[in-house]
Amino acid sequence: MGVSSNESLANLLKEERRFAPPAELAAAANVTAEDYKKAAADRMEFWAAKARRLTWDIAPTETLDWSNPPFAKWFADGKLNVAYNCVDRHVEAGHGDRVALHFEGEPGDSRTVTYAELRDEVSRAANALTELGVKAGDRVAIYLPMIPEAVIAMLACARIGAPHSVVFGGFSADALATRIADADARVVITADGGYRRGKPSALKPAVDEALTRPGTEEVRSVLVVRRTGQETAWTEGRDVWWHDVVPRQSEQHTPQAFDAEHPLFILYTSGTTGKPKGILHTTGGYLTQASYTHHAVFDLKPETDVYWCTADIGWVTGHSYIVYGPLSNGATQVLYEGTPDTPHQGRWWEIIQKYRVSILYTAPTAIRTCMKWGDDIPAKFDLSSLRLLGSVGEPINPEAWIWYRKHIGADRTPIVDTWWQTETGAIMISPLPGVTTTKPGSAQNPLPGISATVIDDEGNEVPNGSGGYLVLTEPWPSMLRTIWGDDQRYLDTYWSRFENRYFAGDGAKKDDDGDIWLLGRVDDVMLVSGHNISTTEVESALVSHPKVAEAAVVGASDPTTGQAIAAFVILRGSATEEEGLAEELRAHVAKELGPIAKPKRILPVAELPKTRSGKIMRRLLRDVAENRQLGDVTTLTDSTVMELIQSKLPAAP
Ligand code: 6R9
Repeated sequence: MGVSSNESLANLLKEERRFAPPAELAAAANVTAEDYKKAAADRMEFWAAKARRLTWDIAPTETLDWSNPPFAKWFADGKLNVAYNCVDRHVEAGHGDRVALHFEGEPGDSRTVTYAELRDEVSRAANALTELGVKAGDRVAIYLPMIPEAVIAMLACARIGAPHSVVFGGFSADALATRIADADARVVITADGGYRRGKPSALKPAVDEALTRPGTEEVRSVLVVRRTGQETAWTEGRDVWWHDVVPRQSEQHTPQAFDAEHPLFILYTSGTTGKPKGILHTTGGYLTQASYTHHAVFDLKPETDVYWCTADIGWVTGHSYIVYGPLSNGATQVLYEGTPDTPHQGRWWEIIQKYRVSILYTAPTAIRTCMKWGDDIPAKFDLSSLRLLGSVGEPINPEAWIWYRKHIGADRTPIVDTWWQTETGAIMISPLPGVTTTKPGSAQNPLPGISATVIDDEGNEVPNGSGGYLVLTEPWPSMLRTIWGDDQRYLDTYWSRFENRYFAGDGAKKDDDGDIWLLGRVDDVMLVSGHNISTTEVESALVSHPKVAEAAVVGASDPTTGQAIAAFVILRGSATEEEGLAEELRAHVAKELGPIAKPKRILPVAELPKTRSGKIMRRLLRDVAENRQLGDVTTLTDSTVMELIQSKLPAAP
């Protein structure tokens, strides 16, 4: 849906709270305001300097080749090995005994992996893949639970130059087959199963089924990690146990240097419609920005911090902020297999207490779920080790931001709201914890070296105080290079809407200070009586009501107003669905945003449909609100959610 310039995305929400960086953090911050100045003075030299944070076999002499836009080459004459940068170099620098991974299994088993052990494991796995015939350039599909082997497998692929394609462990055989076929993968790395919600959940059967589908014939080996010990069907000659082939390999493996533009991975975006897009990332530029942003935004002090990103590795957040960013910086981190409420709703907080986690990176969906469960749950645990909190994946409603800071961060820790995408590879817009005075609900400023702005339909930059489309105006090192096998789709999807600018698909506004507020996907924008209204603003207004933990709004076609707002709300722990609640919430939204934004219908629900990375699938809610047959539900975490929601609605008229 278009956003007309005269009525661009309503800019209704007012949020006046401000939080200055803690003095102590600011004084010792990894990155200061100096980086903004350096990047503004010479963007190319700025990124060249950040590339020098990595160890190159051949140092690049050229920074950006933009002679064939939008097909970028960064550091093209340099060579490096990503796994060497993430593992070996820390061991060589004398940090072999430092813990890389504190693994916590859902059933309570745990395992510690030091950097020296990680180097040995990655080397053995690299040798095993080579024995299975994997060569540089061959694609490897990874379909694993959140266990150390997932990290090891990704690094082993990187080490031998075999691009990986990680597929969420929760995706169906169909989704897996499509991804294997599109990437033409030769090997699949999987497990018998993983633990989820207190029981073993099988993975291997989905691989077996996927490999019966057309387009997957080239898969010659399936490498299977034993995690749950459940009974597993076996195809002789194709299937091999990880424990049979990996441990017997030599722990010596010489990493080969690859061109900076060698493909590192393909990751399919949780596309809402159509064929999933295989987003291609390459080596040098990707690692430069993943590494620098992790260092800058999370202020990681590798000697003392314990970092935990709760994402699944099947999401880009797991790639950049569990594997490549943190490990390139020598971080000690927690890796947790399971769900936040198994065996109890305090499991995450218990893990933070156990490992003394100091930096936590999670998604608004998780924060809102914890709000729903109640403040008393985190209050039972010692969270005093935390010094920095991050958010990613969706706009964070100001009230959820405040709750996060107060109940998890003891009203003390800065929050970094990080905007980025699978396509951007790394964080693009975010506060810097030692520099930025934060505003709840805003990602605020492009990072040093990044150029972003908000424009209107005609492509003109909007003035402060107005809304429009978020665009990126200069190429960046970790940008996608193309859509795997489909350059034309790359051009059409991202570079054709506005000339020479990358269109992110998100609505945004600039406040009076010029800071950026994300307003949700442009496709979700609602058009009510000629006004474009952002889903994010209405949802944030609903969440600012003390009885609401989470909300999703959609525009459903309406004979009088074009679209009318339908709101699905999840109530907070103690609130009940009493008479008059809908009227109360409608009045609250009218007071916060104005009468135009008042939802026509309000439906309390127990759950909302979400993707595996926690994004609300408004498209499905729109189907419900318009009494249509549901569209594609294959990327939903839990498909029963939709049945529950539909059962709450009056039958179709
Ligand atoms: C990293 C990731 C990308 C889309 C993006 C936007 C939304 C992510 C956000 C945010 C507002 C933030 N998004 N972070 N919206 N504030 N801090 O999520 O990648 O799964 O590809 O999704 O997520 O809509 O365009 P991906």
